[in-house]
Parts: sequence; C-alpha cells; structure tokens
Amino acid sequence: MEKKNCLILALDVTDRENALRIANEVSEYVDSIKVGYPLVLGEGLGIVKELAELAPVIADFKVADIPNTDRLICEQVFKAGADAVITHGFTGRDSLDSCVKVAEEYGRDVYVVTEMSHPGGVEFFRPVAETIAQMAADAGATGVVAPATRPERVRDIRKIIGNDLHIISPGVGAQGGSAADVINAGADWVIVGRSIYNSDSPADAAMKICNDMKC
Ligand code: 3DU
Repeated sequence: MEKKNCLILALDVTDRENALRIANEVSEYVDSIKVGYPLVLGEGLGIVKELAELAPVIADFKVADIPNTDRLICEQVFKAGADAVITHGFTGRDSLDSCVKVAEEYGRDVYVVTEMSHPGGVEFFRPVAETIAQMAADAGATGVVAPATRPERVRDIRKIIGNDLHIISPGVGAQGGSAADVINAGADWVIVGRSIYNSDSPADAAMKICNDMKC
C-alpha cells in the first residue's frame, strides 16, 4: 500500500449503497479501505472488487484457523480482489506461514493482530503481543495491527519489529485514540471507522484526521 495520507477507512457499514457512497466521498483522503465481516456478510464478497476500483482493499477477516483452512480463506480473499488480509497470530507460526505463503503467491500483503484496541484487548493479548509481533517479523508478514488507544504499546511493538514491518493502528476517534499521537508513536497508518462513516460529511471528517496527523 502506498503511503500518501496515512489513513485507512474501516468501512463497517452493512449495505452496498452506503458503502460505495462513503468510499467515493473519502477516496481522495484514504490510502486503503478496510472491509470486514459486517459489510461482507451484508453484501457478499463481491463488494471487495467494487471497492478495489476506488482504493486497495484490506480484508479484515482476522483469520485464525489451522493452516489448511487459513490457506483456503486467503485464496478466496485474494481472488476476490483484496490487496491485503488481516490475520490473527495466536494460532501459531504454521497458520501464519500458510497465510504468508498464499500472499506471496498472489503478490499481496498480510497484517497480523498483536494487541487489540478495546479494553478487553489487554486481557489475553497483552502478555503475548510482543511475541506475536516478533513472529510476524520472522514469518515475513507485511506488518502488524497495534492499538491506537495505547500509543505506548505501539512504541513497544515498533521496537520489536524494527522499521521493516508496517504498523496499522485502529482505535482512533470512537474508541478514544488520537491519530496524531499514534503516528508520533510509530504507526504508519491509522484505521478509522465510525468517526468517518457516521459523520454528516465523511469527506470533511477524513480530511480533518489527515490534517491532524500531518503525515
Ligand atoms: O472504532 P472504529 O469505528 O474506528 O473502527 C475500528 C475498526 O478497526 C473496526 O473495523 C474494528 O473491527 C477494527 N479493529 C479494531 O478496532 C481493533 C483491533 O485491535 C483490530 C481491528
């Protein structure tokens, strides 16, 4: 993904009409559009191809299964036109290797969740986040997902992965995180959903976040 605005739209609306309207309105401000279960379960995987015409799509399926099932999921995601997939890491190195292998075959990207941004994200992830980050680096992932709600954790994770891997960071706005703070802490991109798609003017909301970050 090319870095222009450091902003990824989390498009968690559930209908095609709204999804395309919002994506069109903000496309000049975002480097990628993240699509997850809400929209794909609402409209089918075909929405990925439509959105990919506006911006590269990250498929946030938080893939977390045995290697063979992970392989099958990633193949479907990339065949559908996604530029990248988000996987979990707690399933272990063999599962992650399977995703990275498919991504390499298709020339696409893999981002691995380290510690989640919501309050419950510290319960189980906190003790293993650094280990998962190291595994992501060892496995040749493109980058990791780290919490904008805890910039200090983004700093910790950056120390582990160095500068070769990217950090994409959700939790800005509705979850309380600040885009500027987490970019200063070492994130490459912020992921923002509700603060943009629930706004009366998604384009203005996206522009404001870009201006705040000065990335
Ligand atoms: O809170 P928002 O509405 O800005 O959306 C954040 C998005 O990022 C949403 O799609 C959510 O599923 C995803 N996400 C996290 O919020 C936290 C994580 O640790 C990983 C993904």
